[in-house]
Amino acid sequence: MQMASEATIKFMYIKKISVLLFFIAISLSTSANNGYDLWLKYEKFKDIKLISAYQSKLKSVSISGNSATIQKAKEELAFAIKGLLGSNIKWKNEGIENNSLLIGTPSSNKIIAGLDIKELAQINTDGFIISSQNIKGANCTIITANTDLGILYGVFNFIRLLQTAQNIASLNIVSSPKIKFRMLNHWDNLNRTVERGYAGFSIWDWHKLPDYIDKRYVDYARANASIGINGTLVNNVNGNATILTKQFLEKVAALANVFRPYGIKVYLSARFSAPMEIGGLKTADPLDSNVRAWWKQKTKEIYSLIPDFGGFVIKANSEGQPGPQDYQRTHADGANMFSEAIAPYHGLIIWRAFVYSQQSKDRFKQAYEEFIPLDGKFNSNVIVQVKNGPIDFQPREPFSPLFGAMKKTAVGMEFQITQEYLGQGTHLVYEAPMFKEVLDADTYQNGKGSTVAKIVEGNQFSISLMAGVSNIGNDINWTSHPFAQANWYAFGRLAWDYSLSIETIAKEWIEQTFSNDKEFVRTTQNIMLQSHETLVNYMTPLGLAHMMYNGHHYGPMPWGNTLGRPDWNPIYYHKADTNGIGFDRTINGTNALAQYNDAVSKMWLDSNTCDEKYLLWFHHVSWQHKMKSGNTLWEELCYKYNIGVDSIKKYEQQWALQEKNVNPEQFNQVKQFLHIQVKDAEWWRDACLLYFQTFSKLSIPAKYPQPTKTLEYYKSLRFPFAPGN
Ligand code: GCW
Repeated sequence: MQMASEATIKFMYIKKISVLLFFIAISLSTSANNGYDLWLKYEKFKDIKLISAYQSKLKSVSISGNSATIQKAKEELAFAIKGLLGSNIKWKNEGIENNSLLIGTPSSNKIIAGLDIKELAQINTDGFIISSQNIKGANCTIITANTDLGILYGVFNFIRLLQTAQNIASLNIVSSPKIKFRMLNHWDNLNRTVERGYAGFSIWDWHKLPDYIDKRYVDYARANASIGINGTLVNNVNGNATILTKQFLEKVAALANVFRPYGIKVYLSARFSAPMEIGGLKTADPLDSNVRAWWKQKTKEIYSLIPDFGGFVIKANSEGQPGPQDYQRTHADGANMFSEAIAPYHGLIIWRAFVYSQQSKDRFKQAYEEFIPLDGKFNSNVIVQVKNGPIDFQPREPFSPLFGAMKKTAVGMEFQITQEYLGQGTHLVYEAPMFKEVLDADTYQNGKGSTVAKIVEGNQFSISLMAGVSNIGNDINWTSHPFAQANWYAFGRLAWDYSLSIETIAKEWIEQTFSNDKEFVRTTQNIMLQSHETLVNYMTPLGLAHMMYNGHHYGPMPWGNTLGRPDWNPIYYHKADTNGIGFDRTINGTNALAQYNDAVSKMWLDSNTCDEKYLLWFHHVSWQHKMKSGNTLWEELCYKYNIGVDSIKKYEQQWALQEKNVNPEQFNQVKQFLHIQVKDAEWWRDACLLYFQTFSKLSIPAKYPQPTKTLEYYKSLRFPFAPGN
């Protein structure tokens, strides 16, 4: 008896302790460790010296201006300082104090006006200046701008300096965005599924809007403003006219109200046939006067609810979407109809160039063929949004030949942040190198140095645009893969300033998101910087493209040949046969190369000198083709696929050593995802090599692991209910 009761007491004691431990564990794991805070994780510095150094430079802060935007800047700064330094800001209303921070525009702050800062003339309405100044003997840091939004951007930038442990004693930062419209495109449906979304459902809870405002909308706006994003297309370009009904416009207006103080405008995808679907008209012909009147009225209604509405984004006559060609009208006729409706409100019309009509033998050429004849026919408030490459967001594409070729039309960039073709929700891929490769490519269209970035910046037009297809969903950490947050971040940073280096952006992001530990930053940055090339190696090396499964696009299906249109099938793209592999786009083939400036096509024209990363984009070469390494093409393919797999394995090992630097939740998530990625990379390698081997009839060199499964096995794989489809 006695013994038993002692045991019971002991048991209860242990139980109590374990309940306590459980709660501690829960509170630790929910306190900012699940990735929800993104790169705005204001965790207190462990370095006491750093804290006191910052505190001594921030004896007091004054911020002038009364707008909602200034209020947000103030809140954010207070939040960040409280988190990072563990102290409250001492707000000061007037006067100058030594070691203080002074924030305001010349029109809101007399002291700043008195400084007569010359650089204000160099920055545009969104730009900002952060500088160390001596004002009447007092050493101060000032954040100034021409507008309150510039101030908000400046404050976020100042917070970034702190998060990344920069010295703030002597600053002279003058920053101004190179691109005017920096937008996310959500392919979110009204039922909350997300086309090509791998991070859960849409964050827009349409059913509960406009009355319920999820805190996520505010945090979304904060995150975007912190990297300079100033526009969001909230609904899928595969549009649904319901978004344009009054009931839904009121919901959109509620979102716009949340975003406004953060400088973010809302855009809507306009379904071309909406006048018929919700307007009761018999036609959507852009030259029909009733249709034109309907859009004018609809636009007026939108602006009455959302006075700063950004504009419409339109996908027309592409993949089954309705458009002007249904009425024998052109893309320009369609775009200009919208342009007239929106002109009184100074909104923007974004017309997508992602079209491929099956008219020519090569999908590569189709957007160019449709749009070049229309150059000069679009009104000045229309911008044509072109995907980075000529086909469709493949792991690597040469730049679209439309960049620079449309001389009289503003052309915007569309990148895909969501990883439709890049391992979806589970592969670690830092996309900045891919974005940058395209932005830095020289089109030669206005002479040497006319890079894609400069074309997009488009100084001769008053509008410039960079859009990124969002990877955001309602997963706790927004993007499924913790590292996918870096792609959202990098997109915003490059849209602000495409000249930023991919190294800098990665480093900033790691430090803000995880840790400032030097060794950790170095290892993680290396993984990130190599990760895109690694993915290309294990998926589509040497210029292969479009080899994924039908429909959901997950995993390799190089044998795919059953879809109705040839250009939906992988075999159309790689053209493997007993002679060799690759798509001949030279004069002997489809001559797509002729769409580029001569200086560019010359670089890619000859299969012996063509940059090997694009080789199979432009050439059908024999399996024995001699590569620069001395390997034959077949050997090089085997090498690339294997080096891709080996690299991921290496990242897996390196990550396993980082446990002490990352919170357990994210550490384990990345660890498990890397394991999936290793398996997927092996699957891509083995499925592709086994399939290509049926043509090359060559063996995989013995130095590489031999496939353990058969081609039939890979062909039999199915993925019902794969996400994002
Ligand atoms: O890459 C393809 C996607 C489609 C998408 C289309 C587009 C919105 O597979 O899901 O549709 O591009 O960009 O319009």
